[in-house]
Amino acid sequence: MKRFASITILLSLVSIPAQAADMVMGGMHMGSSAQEQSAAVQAVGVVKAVDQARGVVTITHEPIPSLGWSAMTMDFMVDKPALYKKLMPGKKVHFQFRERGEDYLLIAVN
Ligand SMILES: [Cu+2]
Repeated sequence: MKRFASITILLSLVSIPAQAADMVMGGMHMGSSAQEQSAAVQAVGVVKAVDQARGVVTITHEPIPSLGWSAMTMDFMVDKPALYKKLMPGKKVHFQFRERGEDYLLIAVN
């Protein structure tokens, strides 16, 4: 457990620059590093709206400490049509996403 704790401290130190950049940008998701662009991120939230025509789902997600994000409502691009079966407005979902250019791509729903 001691080894795990020190790794956690190290990770939080590494993420400070990204969080500081987010604050400079007024809390928008603009301070991302190359690492954040490729890694899948796990999150929890409630589906607010589904727009299959645009390929977008709006989710109010809980805080995501690994990215320094607070809770917010935002749009995610839906990666695969099969995911819509798991995306009903009002439903609480555990999901994974990754950054793709200027968008956030929803890649899995549990
Ligand atoms: Cu967000």
